[in-house]
Amino acid sequence: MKRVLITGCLGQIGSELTLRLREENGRDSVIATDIRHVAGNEVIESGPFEILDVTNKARMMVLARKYEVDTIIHLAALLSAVAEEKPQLAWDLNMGGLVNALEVARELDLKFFTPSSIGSFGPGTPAVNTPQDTLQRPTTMYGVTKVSGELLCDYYYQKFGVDTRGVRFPGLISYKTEPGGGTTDYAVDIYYEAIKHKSYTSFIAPGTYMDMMYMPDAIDAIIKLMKAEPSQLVHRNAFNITAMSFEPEQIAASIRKFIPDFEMKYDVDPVRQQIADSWPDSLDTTCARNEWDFNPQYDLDKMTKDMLEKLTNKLKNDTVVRH
Ligand code: AKB
Repeated sequence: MKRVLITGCLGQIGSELTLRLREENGRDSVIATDIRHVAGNEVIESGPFEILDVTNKARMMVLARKYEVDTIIHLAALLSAVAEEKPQLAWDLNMGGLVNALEVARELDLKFFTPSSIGSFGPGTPAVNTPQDTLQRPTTMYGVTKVSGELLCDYYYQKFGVDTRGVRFPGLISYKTEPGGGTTDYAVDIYYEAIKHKSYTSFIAPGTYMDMMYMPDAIDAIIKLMKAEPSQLVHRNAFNITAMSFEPEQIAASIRKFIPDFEMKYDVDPVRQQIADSWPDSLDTTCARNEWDFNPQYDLDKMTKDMLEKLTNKLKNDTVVRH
């Protein structure tokens, strides 16, 4: 991973991963790409940046050759709720982008990472302590693209020897860049509203358990998996990983430890609730722990404390900048 091309670098994961890799390996170690340019954005200003629509394979190839990258980290994709609104676009972008990125990796002999998700599971999957290898029959377009992506990455490894690696991310919670269009996004929105209004109206119903993880643990996981010796890996793609499983009342209770008068209300969105109900409650992460030492550091309260501190500062600075 000396020089990495990242797609979707302005998204929730890409924005933090780009900065972290540049911090560790130098500004030119990451070629950040996204379909859009945002003036003044730290990710764009802090090193090489190129516009890239991942459905354009020729341009992806030109950029990979131009910068002589040795790794592709392919993050550009539509998330679950948006994918349900625009299923054809989700298929074209999530699968078209992935095939292009895998082809560039195959032709140029590059290492490869792409995330799968808890969305790759469905209502028939064992919901509690979901095994690494189990039934995957998702009922969402997002899930269909994620399972297909897992299989395709396995295929490129077995057939062409491409060094493909990946994890099944749970809901990711972070304060730098907001997620867009996911089902687990309530667990990010809640912190913004807790700080701004001491109140949040959840679109996910009480009692709905989903796996979650704080972004620093997610970034560590990507870097650790990419550095793992190939001989250690029995499962190369789509390792189950998670740091905590909670339902809305539990995250509200955690916030109340720091904001005692925080109030939680509900206005359930049937589409996102149905998606959440089809996903596991809690994943078994044994394979990731054994094969490449996955070891998350944040539990719910530790994450809440850090989120509230960092987000409060960020919102203050945003207000100062706007004035
Ligand atoms: C989503 O909610 O769509 C994502 C995911 C769990 O993959 N955060």
